Amino acid sequence: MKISSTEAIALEKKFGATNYAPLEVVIAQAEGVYVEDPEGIKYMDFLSAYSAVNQGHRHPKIIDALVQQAQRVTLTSRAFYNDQLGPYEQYITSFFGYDRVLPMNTGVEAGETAVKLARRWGYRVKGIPENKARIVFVEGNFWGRTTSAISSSTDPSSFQDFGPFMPGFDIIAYDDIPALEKALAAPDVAGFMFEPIQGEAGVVVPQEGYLNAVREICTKHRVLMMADEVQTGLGRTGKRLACDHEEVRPDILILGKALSGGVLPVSAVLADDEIMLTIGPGEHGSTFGGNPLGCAVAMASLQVLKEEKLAENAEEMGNYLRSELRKIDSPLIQIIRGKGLLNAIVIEENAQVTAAQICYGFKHRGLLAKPTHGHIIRLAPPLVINKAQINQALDAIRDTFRVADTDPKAL
Ligand code: IF1
Repeated sequence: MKISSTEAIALEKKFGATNYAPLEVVIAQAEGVYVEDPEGIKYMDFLSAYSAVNQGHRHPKIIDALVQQAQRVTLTSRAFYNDQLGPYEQYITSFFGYDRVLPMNTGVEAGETAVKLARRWGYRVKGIPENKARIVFVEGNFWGRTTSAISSSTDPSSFQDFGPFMPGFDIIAYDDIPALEKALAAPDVAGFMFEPIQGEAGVVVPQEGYLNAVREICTKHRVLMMADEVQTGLGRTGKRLACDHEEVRPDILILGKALSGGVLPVSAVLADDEIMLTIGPGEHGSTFGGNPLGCAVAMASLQVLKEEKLAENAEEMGNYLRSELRKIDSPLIQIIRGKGLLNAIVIEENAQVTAAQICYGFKHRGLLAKPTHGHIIRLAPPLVINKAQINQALDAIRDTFRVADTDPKAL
């Protein structure tokens, strides 16, 4: 049933929970880098559904895998085997170089799974006394909305009035190597869970060498290095994984979002036998985890990343985008930062034009982006974007800042 943007927004405001405050744009269709509202106005999607459509909206190979599998079987439960899970497990473990994969659905379920694996390994392999295992997180982390995930959060909008919180979590400064050394030297630490680049915190890129330091300190103290690559993985930062920028191998790898090309929720935790085999039959799982439809879609999503060299394109297009953004001479811009096609424009915090106003200026010029933490604008287009499309986006961005600097009311 076709409805107008006005009707769609009114219905959401009348009948929906109020856990989001979306930008006032309604998406009715999408393909590749572009989305379209019910009135036929097209926009470039520079959020990529928070990096879930790295392959572009509705990639034909992924949609074909969805349709073909949907005509065979979609869900079997794990009470029985199915003919898609084994081949997918073989493919993804080979793709990332781990012994085994535990399939889940959302990113936060994969994070919860990683926490349970680290604790279980801590007790049964490292020999931590029962119920004493600690997991170390970093300030500014974001790994989802469950009560465990918000128990490690330093952002009140994530945890305020949702207590009491999960015990056994410690929080240290991000990108602080002495703090990491001190925290992991403590007894009973099972794991260190972190994002190689912090997405929600506003595309916070740590110092060169931080990933290597994390790897060394985790190894030294026999603490599991748990990389949350739900947002940074799958080509987003210009490499297969963000950890590949320093050629470090996490003990536990957490994936989600673009693992399904934005078609349906598919997440995964990868680890070697010493860790993965600490969870036995009937000790973890989910109704949809490892379902044949998700497996067929995820296999196609990974094949697209490889066949279309999307990480390499993200590296090249991201370098070009950042170099052009850094030429914009606007007093509103504090800094441009990012890697690959995970970038941010940080707006001066006390500027008279807000990041939200800039994003509306973008929207009026055919580009969709959204602020995080008030003054940071994330720019994360699908990794299939080409140079002509980057230039189209740059025209919109340059013009927005030109008007913001001269006549903000006209944004
Ligand atoms: C929302 C943020 C992004 C994630 C990382 C795990 C998860 C996420 C690094 C959990 C999810 C989403 C959640 C969504 C908005 C979006 C987001 F702003 F919230 F933080 F991308 F930056 N690890 N991020 O970024 O995956 O359970 O959602 O599948 O909650 O509003 P999920």
